[in-house]
Amino acid sequence: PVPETRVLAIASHVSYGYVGNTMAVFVMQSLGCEVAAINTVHFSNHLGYGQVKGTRVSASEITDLYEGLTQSNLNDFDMMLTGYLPGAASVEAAGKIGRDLKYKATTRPGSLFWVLDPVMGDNGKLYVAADVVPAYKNLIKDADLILPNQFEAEILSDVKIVDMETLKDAIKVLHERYRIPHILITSVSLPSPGAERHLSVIGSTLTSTATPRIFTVTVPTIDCHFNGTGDMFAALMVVRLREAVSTVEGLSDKGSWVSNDEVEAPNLPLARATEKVLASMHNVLLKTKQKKDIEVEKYKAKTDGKLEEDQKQYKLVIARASEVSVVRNV
Ligand code: PXL
Repeated sequence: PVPETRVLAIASHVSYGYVGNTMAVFVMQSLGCEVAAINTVHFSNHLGYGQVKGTRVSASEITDLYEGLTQSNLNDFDMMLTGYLPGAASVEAAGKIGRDLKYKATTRPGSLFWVLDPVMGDNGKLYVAADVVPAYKNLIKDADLILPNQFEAEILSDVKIVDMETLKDAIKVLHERYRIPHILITSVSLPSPGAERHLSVIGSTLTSTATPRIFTVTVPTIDCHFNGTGDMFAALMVVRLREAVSTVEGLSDKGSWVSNDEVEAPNLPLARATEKVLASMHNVLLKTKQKKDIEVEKYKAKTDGKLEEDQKQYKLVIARASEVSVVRNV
């Protein structure tokens, strides 16, 4: 059972489809959370379509919306989730909101749990402006759980990840440099001898004696491109972590987010939550892929397979089909 949970979610909004808050708000609400959303962009669709209309929300508008919540006492949040922020100024605005919620706007200082997805890039490429990187480096010390992918973990730790050893080094640096208690490195693909491709999530929690407890959860890779999987992962994580912390024994004190040293890595709330999150995602994404394959076949039949004549239309069909069933199956 998930205890009553109020969440502030700061991420993108799209009119059609499911990424950012359009994904995260639905996921968290469908699992019973009370969610307030501050959207950081208002776009027609996600960027995977290759064309988009809409606007970015300025940092001062983000701050203004938060002040609106505060002035009517609508800011009694248990958790905060931050995702895509369109520039350094909005990263800083999210930081101010996080610190305000954590230390000022609360009767229980430090009780807010902040899940921060440091969205900066993937596969060796930055997709935000260069000044977003130092802005995130200043922000992370106030977060409780960060969800960098492999590339983002390298940027934040200055450790090049090539194998399990260097991955562990990066995790240690992240804990030490940013005083961050919980880390999940999403989408790690290290060279492995096995035939079937797998995707691993490597997690780590600092215990009460500041020792990192590291664990790995591995799932089979689905050979298909999806947009918004990081956002689904983050949103499910908010819910499953809250659930795990309320039910797992062996915490240093009941309801605390810090585990004592006796807890074995697989029994950490973070590890249990990660397993559940990946199980849900695997099912949702398999169904989504099936749906996509059917849509794409229909399109091929309709166009007599002459896809090269209509590449743009074909790409739009693929982008649209990739997201149709995601949210129906949470
Ligand atoms: O986190 C994914 C995401 C967020 N926001 C926007 C996006 C995407 C992925 O395509 O386009 C606007």
